Parts: sequence; structure tokens; C-alpha cells
Amino acid sequence: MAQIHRSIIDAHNDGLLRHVRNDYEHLGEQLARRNVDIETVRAQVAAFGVAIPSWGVGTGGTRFARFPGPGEPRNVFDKLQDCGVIQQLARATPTVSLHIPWDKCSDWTELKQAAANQGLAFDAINSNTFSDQKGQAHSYKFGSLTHTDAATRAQAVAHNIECIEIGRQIGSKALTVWVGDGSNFPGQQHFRRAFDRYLDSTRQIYAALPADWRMFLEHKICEPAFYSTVIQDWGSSFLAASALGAKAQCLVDLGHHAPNVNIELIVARLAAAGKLAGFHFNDSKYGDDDLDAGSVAPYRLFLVFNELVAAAHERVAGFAPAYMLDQSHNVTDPIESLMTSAAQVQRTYAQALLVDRAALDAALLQRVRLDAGGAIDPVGAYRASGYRRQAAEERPAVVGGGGGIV
Ligand SMILES: [Mn+2]
Repeated sequence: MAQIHRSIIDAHNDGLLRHVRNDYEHLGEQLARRNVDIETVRAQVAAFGVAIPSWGVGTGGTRFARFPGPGEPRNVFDKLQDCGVIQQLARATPTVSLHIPWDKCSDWTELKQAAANQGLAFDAINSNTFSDQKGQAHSYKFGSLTHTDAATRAQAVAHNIECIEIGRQIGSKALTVWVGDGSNFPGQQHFRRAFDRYLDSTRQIYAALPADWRMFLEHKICEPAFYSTVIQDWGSSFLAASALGAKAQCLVDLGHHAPNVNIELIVARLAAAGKLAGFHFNDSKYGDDDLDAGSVAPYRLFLVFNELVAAAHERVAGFAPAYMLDQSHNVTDPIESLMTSAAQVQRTYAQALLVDRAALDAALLQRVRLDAGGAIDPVGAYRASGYRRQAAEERPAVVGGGGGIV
């Protein structure tokens, strides 16, 4: 099956071209009045990309049921084909993130070539130790990297190292580790020892990372474990990433927090610490709903992007986040959801770029001073006050000599 023929895209565009050009010109004029150069914003947005998760092109489901749609991808090559169409039409998703063993194939060179033929490359590779695979010796029912049984932990470590090896062959530069490890009842797990075992296991994986790779630690407050998880929040993630070393960073999935958590604040903290690995974009109303990005709480997405753009603008050291969509498309055509979600992420990025940061800084400080009873323009008010002249009249002139410290 080929990609969508160029003539179909051209015919579609022909009918809309005139309006798009007029609207763009008008927007350019509007932005110019605010001293924003539309071409600069356009170039920044054009350079922005968000990875597609390979599992996102198949129909998702809940623990109750899954209702597959027509033309479901049968294997990783079909998935790449769908990702190729998404990139061909929406031009915001130049990379794909694989999940092992779901995407295992017999010839990684062939897969890399197939991706290149679709105009795609590979982003971070994801390991899976939250479900058992056919024929594996030890079950992950009660944990993987933090299991109390050393052989089970060793198996989970070996799987992650295998993922790194696969990633090397397809051009990935990062390993994303999320474990479902945790407990369902109080007393089931020794919190401190489980975390120690996590560190012990991830140290072995970290040691296998190539020099130019990063390791993304993804936290999640609950599910599948519903009482406690080993890496439940950014605090535990940060502790682990700090213990492992510079190549380990914390990955923020927008749906992996308690309700009402201020995610943009977490973004700011991790960015400041040089530990922000990147994002899994999705949206939610209640929990880890994995709905289409920006469909429920677009303002929250904007506030996250506002922090990201601010960190890039201020050239925060070590700031190089990786972006990926991580959603479950249960009732829509996944290709449509992924295209609109990528566009929503892109749109939100553009909105954050339009914030006049210099004016914001100035306005913010002015307001803080005003609220505290100070002057809006302290230097102007000071000069107008004649304070220095009055002081000079009242205080005798100092005659030279001595140090400056009084
Ligand atoms: Mn995720």
C-alpha cells in the first residue's frame, strides 16, 4: 500500500490555497503591530516535531473492552505505514517511538529503511516489563525491575539492555523506562527496599547506555498498581535520575499525576535542575485517560508550553526535551486523532512563542512593585523625587580616602 498520492493532496490544497494565503497575510499584519515577525514564528514551528508512539496507530481500549476499527495495522511495518501518512499530511511528526517487544521484527535494518522510505526516523525506544511475553521464564505479575526475586529482576534488566541494542540499530538515542511495579494493598511492599531494588536494576541498564544516549525515567501515580507505585511522582523520579547520573532524566506524562497537580510547575523545577527528559502528551479529565492532546484542557497544555518556551528562550543549561504523543484512541480513527493532536501540540507551541517575554517580565515586576506599595518605575520615581539632592544638602561632603565599605 502506497502513501497518499501527491495529486490528491494538491487537489485538496488547490481549493483552499487562496484563503490560507489571505489569512496568513492578515495574521502577519496583526502580529507585526505587536512587533512579532511571523516568519520567525513560522520557522520555529516548522522545526518543531513530536514523535508518534507506534502503539498509537492501533485502536486502543479500556480494561473492559476494545473495539478494533477497520484496517488495523498487523505489524510494525503497517504501523510505520500509518505513521508515514500522518507525517505526509500533517508534517509535525517526523519520528516514531517503538515499543519492545510489541514492535519486534526479524530485520531491524529493513525496518530502518522502511521508515526512511516514509520520511521517518526513530525517537526514544520503550521497554515493556509491565506485561508477560510468550515464553518468558519469570512473570512480572508482582514486579519487574523491583521484584523481590533476583532472577526476575535480571530478566527485566536484560530486556532493557536488549531494547538499547535494538535502538542502536535503528538510530534511537534514548531508552524510556516505565514500570508498572507497585502494590495494591498496604503492607504488600516494603517501600524503601523496592526503591533500592529499582536503583540497583536501573544502574545496570544505565551502565549499558551508549555515550550519546539518555535514559528517560517515567513516573506514574497509579495503575496497574492501585495502592502504591515505586516511581509514583517526579520526586521519586528525580531521586532516581540523580542517583543514576547525568544521562538519566525525568519524563513527564501529562496523565500520570494526581488530580489538580500543577504540572507546569514540575516542568519548571525539572528544567531548572537539568533533569527534564521530555513529554508524553495526551489529555485527561479524571486520571490517565489518554485522550487526544489539548482536547480537554488546552490551557493546561499552554501553561506547560509556556514553561518550555521560557526555558528555551532563557537557554537553561541541559534543556533538550523529547516530545512524544502517548494516547489511547478507543473510539476514533487513530490517524485522525494523531494528526489533530500533533497539530494541537504544534498550535500550543506557537501560542507560547507569541508571548512577549520581555514585556511580560517588565509588566510582572511593575505589578509586584505596585502591589507591595513601591513605584512602578523605581528609577524614574527616584530621580523625580530629588532625594539625592536633598541628601547632599543635609549630609556633609565626604573627603576622599579610605575603603568603600562602611
Ligand atoms: Mn507515557
